Amino acid sequence: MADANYLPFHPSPSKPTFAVPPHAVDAHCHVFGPAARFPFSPARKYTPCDAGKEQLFALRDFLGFERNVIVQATCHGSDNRAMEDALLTAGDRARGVALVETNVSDDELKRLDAAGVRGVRFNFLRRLVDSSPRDQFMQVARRVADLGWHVVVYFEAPDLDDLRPFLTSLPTEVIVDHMGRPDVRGGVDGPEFAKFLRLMENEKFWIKVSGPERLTVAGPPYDDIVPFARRLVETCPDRVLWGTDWPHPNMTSHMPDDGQLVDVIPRIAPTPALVQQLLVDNPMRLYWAR
Ligand code: 0GY
Repeated sequence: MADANYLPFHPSPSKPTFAVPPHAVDAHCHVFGPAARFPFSPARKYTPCDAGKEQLFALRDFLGFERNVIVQATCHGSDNRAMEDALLTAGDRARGVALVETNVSDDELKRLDAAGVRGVRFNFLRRLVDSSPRDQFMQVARRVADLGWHVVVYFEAPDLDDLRPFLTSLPTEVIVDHMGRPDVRGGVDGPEFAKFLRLMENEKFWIKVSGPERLTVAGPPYDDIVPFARRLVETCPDRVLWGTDWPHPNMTSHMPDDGQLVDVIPRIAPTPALVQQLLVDNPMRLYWAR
């Protein structure tokens, strides 16, 4: 059973006013279960509601997207079967990011690669994982670098100073989830976000301008998030990605309307050229080069 204090995903999102361009990619979303077929990890920190591939693909079509990047979440641990199954169903219309252990076999990596996995995710959020062993992460990163994969990292802004040497020494491109989780009360010109922008000067880093529902203090329509995302889009237009984050695990304050999330896009990418990079050119380059 899903945790009672976590909200289920929006049952009937609105149709976005903003029309995304052809071939648009939702580059951060998840599949959960269904638990009867793909049980959640015994070590999970939360139990989400079932949110299977059919529902994800229906949302993709409803919002006008062509493709998904499906990111393995901690509630499934390193059992990537639900994600892999979704990739196999979607064919060329999805790619994946996996969670793997240090002792993952070469055969499993090859199988995941054939299914469409192109990255691994390292999670540093204390509320989601018991430990984030950097030496083991580095071993994994070295192995997947040989496959041409990248590393996705999820951390909160106060941890950036501590993590910076590790992140910059990773042997692959590094994709940062949810804008590095800034405290938006510090302001877009504040010292915390300035630090993050300095990290982004290193061209190995990419950034997902996603998660307004997680970062907002003001709530929908996310006016307080727009300046942060827009600054990133305008500063590194060729290294930004966008995703819905459906089905929005661990949301307790409000459940976003995914149509309303899409309508934030033209506010953070204010020209058609920037939208094209954000939704099509960048994710295609990173995930569909082969
Ligand atoms: C997200 C966000 C969250 C959860 C996870 O792996 C996870 O369980 O990433 C969160 O709770 O902030 O993007 O999936």
